[in-house]
Amino acid sequence: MTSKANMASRLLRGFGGTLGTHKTARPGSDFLPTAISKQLDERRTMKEERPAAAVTLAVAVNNQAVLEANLLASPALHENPGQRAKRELLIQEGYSSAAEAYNQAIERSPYDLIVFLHQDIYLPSGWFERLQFCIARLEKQDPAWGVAGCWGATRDGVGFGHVYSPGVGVLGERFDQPQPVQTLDEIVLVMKRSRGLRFDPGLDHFHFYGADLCLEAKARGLRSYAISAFCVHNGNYQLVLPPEFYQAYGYFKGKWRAELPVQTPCIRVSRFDRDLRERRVREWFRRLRGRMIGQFRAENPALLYEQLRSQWPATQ
Ligand SMILES: [Mn+2]
Repeated sequence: MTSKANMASRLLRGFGGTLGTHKTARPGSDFLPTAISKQLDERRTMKEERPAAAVTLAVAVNNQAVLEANLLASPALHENPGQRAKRELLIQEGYSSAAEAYNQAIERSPYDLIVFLHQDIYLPSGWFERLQFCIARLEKQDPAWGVAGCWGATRDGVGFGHVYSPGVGVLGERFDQPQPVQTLDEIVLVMKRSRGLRFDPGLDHFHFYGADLCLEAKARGLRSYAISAFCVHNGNYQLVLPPEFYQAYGYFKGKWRAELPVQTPCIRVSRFDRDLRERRVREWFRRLRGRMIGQFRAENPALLYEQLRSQWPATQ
């Protein structure tokens, strides 16, 4: 029988000389008492025995250095070597639009489950296991799900997900049950090839393709969901959006007139463009002050992730 006092003394013994650092202790850290650490090891072994879902990662790349420093440096990509064979990484370079890059990736994908992500996403250790858990939940909740993603918004403008976003910090918190949303952010999109969905080649450049995919899914009776699989979006925080964004806004609005208002994680697309107008005014002032970027991407996402973990302990 283990009394509370006994447990406490075991904890203290386990910490030994590093008692002063206990505030930073969390699953997976070196400071865990041996008893708990052993339990976690056992749980990890059990997890590893479960067959990993085969998954294709598709990334549209326009900057090799950013890709290498972020996505390719992700611990999640380098662990569980036995299972790595079940992950296919498709680096899509030299395309003029996300739709073109990703539709081609869909054709090339050897697996049904495809994750589309930005080159500046950093996937922490355990990310694939978490993805698998969330997708399993989703399969139970709605077997005909259309698109999933790490951050999304409802039509009422409520955001769901769990991500680090530059200039904002950690958005959302960990949750287990996928949340229905109207649209998903392009940072991470998940879908099954067998759904037959495609990105709209009419969308030039790299904007609105996530929201468009969600509405394409809806048009086929499939819903979109935000899942909680924490990742770091190590991007620049843009205070002023490029002209292509506004071109895509026009195309998107014309295409989905019957669905308005559409809340994307970035902007609200509405009949009278209220959000767009307000944004334009803010951008005009920012241009005047010469302040186009609010925060530049971190050079070392691993360090950024460690800092986030100490500020927001629930991030994995
Ligand atoms: Mn990005």
